[in-house]
Amino acid sequence: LNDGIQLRRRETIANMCDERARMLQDQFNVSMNHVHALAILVSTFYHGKHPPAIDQKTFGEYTERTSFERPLTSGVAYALRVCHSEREKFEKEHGWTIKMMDTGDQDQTLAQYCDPENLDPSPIQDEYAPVILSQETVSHIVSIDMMSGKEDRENILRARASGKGVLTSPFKLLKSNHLGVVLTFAVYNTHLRQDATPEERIKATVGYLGASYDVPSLVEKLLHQLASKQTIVVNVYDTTNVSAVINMYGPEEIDTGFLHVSSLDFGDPSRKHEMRCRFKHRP
Ligand code: WA2
Repeated sequence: LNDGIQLRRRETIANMCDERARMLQDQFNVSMNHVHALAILVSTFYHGKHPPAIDQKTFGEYTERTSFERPLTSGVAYALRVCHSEREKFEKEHGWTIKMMDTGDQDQTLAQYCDPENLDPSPIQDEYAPVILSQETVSHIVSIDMMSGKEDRENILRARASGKGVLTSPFKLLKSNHLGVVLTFAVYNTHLRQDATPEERIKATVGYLGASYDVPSLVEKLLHQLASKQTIVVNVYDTTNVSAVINMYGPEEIDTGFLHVSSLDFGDPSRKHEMRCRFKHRP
């Protein structure tokens, strides 16, 4: 009899976990497709028209009104590729200097992002990726060089060489106390063939469309819709580095018996994720 109950419990937790993992993965995939479409929108209406047919006001309105298409994202933004030789002209045209990302202590960071003018100008680099267009929810990153942040920089380099949507490892996003991830698509100045080489892609790159995901608050929202929080404990992990997995959502793991692991595919083959579920209480 007891064996039968145990078996039923295992089946229940497995089904609940798989369902939640699939929902999270599907919503992630939906928003990833829409972020991809935004990269094409910028390519068509910013780079494809002279003068550009999108300004901050249009981009801000459009991205706010279509935010329902990007569940789990906290905001989208567009950073332009600027070479050092173009910096002076770029800064004159925009009326601001390219800023450096400050990932220092939180107090200082909060004060600074209230007024980007408090940020330090970027030191000289070969090239920059200042944010020029943003959804209102992430307006604090406008004028910041996204190549001056380690995770954002790695994403930009990988996105433009691959032509695919790429994800960062979890890290603390600006103006957020949670771990998050950034999704990046490169924007190119020509229509590249599917089999274009990394060199051809890097050469044709004109900018980067990115979305930020505040994972804890967004997974929380998703799980809330399923009313099971009294029953099960859910964790989401980045397991890319098996010897140093990162807990992106959920409490420190506690041993309350049987654990079920559901796979999660967020569309970037170089990052691995999984969901782990267990019952809150022993039977
Ligand atoms: N967006 C929002 N908050 C962040 C962040 C970010 N990156 N990085 C750190 N905190 C414009 O890949 C290009 C968005 C980066 C895109």
